[in-house]
Amino acid sequence: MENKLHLTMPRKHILVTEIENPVGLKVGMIQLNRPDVLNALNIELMKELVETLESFDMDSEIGCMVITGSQKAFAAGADINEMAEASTVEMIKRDQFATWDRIMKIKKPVIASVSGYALGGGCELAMSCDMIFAAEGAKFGQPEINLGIIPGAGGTQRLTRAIGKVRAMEMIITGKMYSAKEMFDAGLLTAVFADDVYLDETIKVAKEISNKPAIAVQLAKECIMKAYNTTIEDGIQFERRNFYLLFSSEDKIEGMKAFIEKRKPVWKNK
Ligand code: DAK
Repeated sequence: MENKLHLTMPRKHILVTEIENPVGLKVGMIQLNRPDVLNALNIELMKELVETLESFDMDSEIGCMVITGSQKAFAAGADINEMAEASTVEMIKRDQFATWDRIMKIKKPVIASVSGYALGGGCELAMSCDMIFAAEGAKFGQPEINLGIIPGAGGTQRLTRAIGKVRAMEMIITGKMYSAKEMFDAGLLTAVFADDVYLDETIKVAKEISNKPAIAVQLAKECIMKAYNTTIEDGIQFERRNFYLLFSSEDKIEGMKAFIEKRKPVWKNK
């Protein structure tokens, strides 16, 4: 059965839309929407966000997803008000990581489109996505150190893999903020666009991805994610299996036939 839960589920802290795409699959768009607190990520917001990502992932009409915030803030971090009084035991009982970890299980590409602040958990949420596009004025940082804690949603690991030890060390231990240009030069960002077009440009790429054969896109993502957690030898074996698998898809037959017949392929996503 088609999953369209994202169209009906009640939600308080995010706005959800499906963006039509004349050529291919649609784009699932999630806008973080807690403007009074610069989109601080509270427990409820994270739950809504992850449930919506999962619903888009199950929906065969969606090819790619975009998470964005407002012009002023992608997200200024986890909600400090929710953590201020919490003890270790309380945090363990909450087990918020269980929600965050579900992002890693999403099979379709997820793009972060960042303007304004992407701090702490906000930067970590962007890094949990598959690509990060940013507005020129965006600001990135891991300021947890200034609150007496450290990044808790994968920041020390994902940032270090993305930009290397010495830069991640500076960013996390000083808690400083960095411009989009600095983060692009460091290798964290896919691209940087002017402030007034960053979201349109992100959607353009999301549509481009949604026009590709969905099964091949999914298996390509799976292989790239595997590269994080394995040796090169095992990763290459994993890639080879997925490569062989695609030879039994209808889209492989169509893609190669269309090339030979000098026409555009018509994907069935099977
Ligand atoms: N949490 C709660 N409220 C926040 C917030 C946050 N992270 N960031 C901003 N706000 C609120 C402010 O308190 C203020 O509320 P009112 O005073 O108006 O009621 C409103 O948003 C506007 O903020 P400002 O007045 O401060 O605005 P400015 O433009 O002057 O400054 C700023 C913007 C982004 C520089 C500043 O707001 C700021 O420094 N914010 C805090 C940034 C920060 O430290 N972020 C890291 C938070 S710790 C976990 C997963 C992840 C994490 C933890 C656990 N698990 C899965 C368990 C992550 C931890 C973090 O992210």
